[in-house]
Formats: sequence, C-alpha cells, structure tokens
Amino acid sequence: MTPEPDQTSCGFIALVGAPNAGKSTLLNALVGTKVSIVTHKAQTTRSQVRGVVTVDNAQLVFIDTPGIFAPKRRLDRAMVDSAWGGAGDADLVGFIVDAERGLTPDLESLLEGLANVRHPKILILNKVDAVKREHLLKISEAINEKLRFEATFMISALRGDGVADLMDWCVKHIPPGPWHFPEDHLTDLTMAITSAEVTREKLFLRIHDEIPYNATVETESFKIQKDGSYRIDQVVYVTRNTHKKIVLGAGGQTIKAIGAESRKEPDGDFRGAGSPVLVRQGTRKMGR
Ligand SMILES: Nc1nc2c(ncn2[C@@H]2O[C@H](COP(=O)(O)OP(=O)(O)OP(=O)(O)O)[C@@H](O)[C@H]2O)c(=O)[nH]1
Ligand SMILES: [Mg+2]
Repeated sequence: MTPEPDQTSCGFIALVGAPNAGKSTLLNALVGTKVSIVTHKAQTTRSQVRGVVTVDNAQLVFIDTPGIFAPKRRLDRAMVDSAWGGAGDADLVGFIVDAERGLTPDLESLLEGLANVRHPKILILNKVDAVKREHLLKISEAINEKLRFEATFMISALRGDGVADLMDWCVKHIPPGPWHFPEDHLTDLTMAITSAEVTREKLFLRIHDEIPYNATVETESFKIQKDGSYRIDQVVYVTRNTHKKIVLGAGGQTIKAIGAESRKEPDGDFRGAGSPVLVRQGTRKMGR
C-alpha cells in the first residue's frame, strides 16, 4: 500500500563524473534492471536518464548524466551542460570516480567545478574489483583533501559490491516529501526512447572510430502486436554517406546484426517480430 504523502521521503541524486567512470552501470545496479546503456567507450550517455528506486517510504530518483570532460564540439558542450544541470537540480550529488584511473589532472579540474555545486556531495570510488585496497585508500584520501564529501563509498557497480550500503545511506539522507513517480516506475524514459538507446549501444559496440559519436537513433514507430511482441521501426541518422555505407555493411550485414543484437536484450522487452532498422544520411538534433 502506498504510504500517506506526509510519511514519505523523496530525493534526487545526481551521478556525475568523468566519462567511462561507470555512472550508467551504477544506475542500472541501483535500479536492478537496465535503464541506461553501457559501453566500454567514453561518452556513451548523451543526456540525463532517471532511474527510480522506491523502498519502503522512500523514493530515490537517481540521475545518470553524461561524463564531464573538456568539450570540443557543440554536442560535447550540450552533454557537459546536461551533466552539470543534473548536479544543480539534485538534493545530493554522487561523484563517481574510476578508482583504476585515480586522481588524474582531468579529475582535478572536475573537482574544481564540483566545488561550485552547493548540494551535499558523496564520493563513490568505483571499480574496486580492479584495484588494490591500499591504492584505494590513497585515492580516497587525496580526493577528500580537495573537497568536502559527506561520505565515501567504495563499490563495484559491475559486481554490485557496496551498492546496497550506498542505497541505505541515500535513503537516510533524502528530505521528507511526496513521491514524484508511481511506486512501480523505473525510469522517466519511454520504451520508444529506451529501445533507440539500446540500438545506439549496439552501434557503439560494433562500429568504431568517430561514426557512433556522430550518429543518432530515432524510433519512428513502436507498436504492441496481437501476439504481445513489439514492432519497432527505427532509423539511424549518420552525417556522411561514407558512414552510411559502413553502418549498412556489405549487403546490409552490419545493420542486420545491430538490429538482431538489439532484439536480444536480456530483459526481452524489445524482442520484436520484424523491427527493421533503416540508415539515413542527414542531420538530427543529437539529444541521446
Ligand atoms: N571492472 C569494472 N568495470 C566497470 C565497473 N563499472 C563499470 N565498469 C565498466 O566501465 C565501462 C564504462 O561503464 P559505463 O557505465 O558506460 O560508464 P559511464 O560513466 O556511464 O560512461 P559515459 O556514459 O561514457 O560517461 C564499461 O565497460 C563497464 O563495464 C566496475 O565496477 N568494475
Ligand atoms: Mg553513461
């Protein structure tokens, strides 16, 4: 039963950090299902993705954000602005650091930016599965010397280690207030957007160099069929004709494989009967 609004708490917690730190992996671990796409490549996430966790009387809205880096292109600027915007809107800011990389000069400048964000911050050292403990303690000390954090967590988003402790801490530190989403809500993204994101993930995994960074995926139609499967028509927009040829592959093999992989998502939500993916050359607003 949903508790009375005067007995509930609700908090927005932004997950910010350098590209590839594991923010999206952490969001998925917190929510318990895949809501944000993940690849081994930096700059996968292009705009904010909210993941909702409702435990007892508390609702936690985690905001996955694009990695923060020195922007070069217009899209880069939009991505970085979106990340800082996420931090500015939140009740709590989780700063995710790839412990394998440690305190790099890029991270130092990110910390300087973070100092301007007024909300309480927590430090989340991720990828502890790949780092020796003494090294972790050194990084933690060095970062805590630079900026005040309310708490430090050492986690492996990939394995789930430390994620429950982080969640418990957040539950205890969010303000009282009414919930923003229904109890069973997991994300603010529609299935049309999530399915386009999944295809973009497969594009990132299969196509190399700059092509996926310049590509956008759009769901043109999303229909539930009589047998319960989905029919999803999508278009991949690329900026150059040469890119179109590469994304299509010889005889359309590459795009066919991308479509097949998208339909194999573990949750099975996007398994469509036909679900063709088209490739067009043209420009599109690149939000995601
Ligand atoms: N070993 C290890 N790898 C991890 C862990 N968490 C994430 N990764 C890997 O790090 C890579 C980047 O993960 P993402 O979750 O996409 O990182 P991100 O911070 O969202 O990256 P952007 O969206 O590009 O900013 C992927 O290959 C993940 O599998 C972890 O705890 N341990
Ligand atoms: Mg991401």
